[in-house]
Amino acid sequence: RTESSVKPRGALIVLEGLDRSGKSTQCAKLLSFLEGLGHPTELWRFPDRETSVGQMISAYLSNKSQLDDHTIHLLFSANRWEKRSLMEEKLKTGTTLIVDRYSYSGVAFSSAKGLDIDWCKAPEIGLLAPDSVLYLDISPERAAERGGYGDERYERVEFQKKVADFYQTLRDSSWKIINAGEAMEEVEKKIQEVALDKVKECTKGKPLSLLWLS
Ligand code: ADP
Ligand code: DGP
Ligand code: NA
Ligand code: NA
Repeated sequence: RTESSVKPRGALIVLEGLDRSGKSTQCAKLLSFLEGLGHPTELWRFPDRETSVGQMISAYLSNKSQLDDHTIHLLFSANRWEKRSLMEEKLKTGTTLIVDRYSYSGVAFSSAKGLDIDWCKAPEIGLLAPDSVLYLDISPERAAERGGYGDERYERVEFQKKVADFYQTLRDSSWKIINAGEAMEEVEKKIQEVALDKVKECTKGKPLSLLWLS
């Protein structure tokens, strides 16, 4: 029998939220926490600006190129699809993935521009569903006060308000809303609790599922 040699799978943990909600800060903290406990863990981010698709996305975000709204939507989605098989392999061989933004960003940001939400969800169908989505909840006004926005395309309060509204329509049972207005250490503790629970559930055999079928 080979069952006893099958490695428990890793968890797919996604952090979502508005620009400046604290995602990258908390992803780094969560990585050290899980690694410190001995769980094999990697930190990923979307968009992954390193790939050739990612470079097109990066040029668009920094206003160096202009693209039709549908076109850039599909590029963001393609950027997730190009990492899908590696993602599945990592999870199945026991590595937990912490992911800084995922399909929810894809749908919320494009829907906020006025694209049809079902059209926006369609290219995400079949990507791996997160075991946990930690939504860092903060008002667009408070987020904007943090360090100030840069020059990237979506960093405007009025637009972020619309994004926040669309995020709310995407909430499902995998989501936990975290008050991101609290001190970093408080946010960190809450995230640790949820993440550790999920890692344990996955170790015990929680099956992987797919977007957007539930
Ligand atoms: P995101 O990745 O969501 O854009 P960052 O993690 O880059 O956000 O954080 C944006 C800014 O806010 C950074 O300057 C960071 O140090 C600061 N920050 C993050 N979390 C908190 C917090 N809980 N309270 C106050 N400032 C924070
Ligand atoms: P970040 O590198 O996390 O700051 O993200 C860059 C910006 O791109 C940010 O404003 C959010 C936005 N974004 C992330 N993913 C997507 C996506 O799939 N589609 C769209 N339209 N925007 C996205
Ligand atoms: Na940004
Ligand atoms: Na970030």
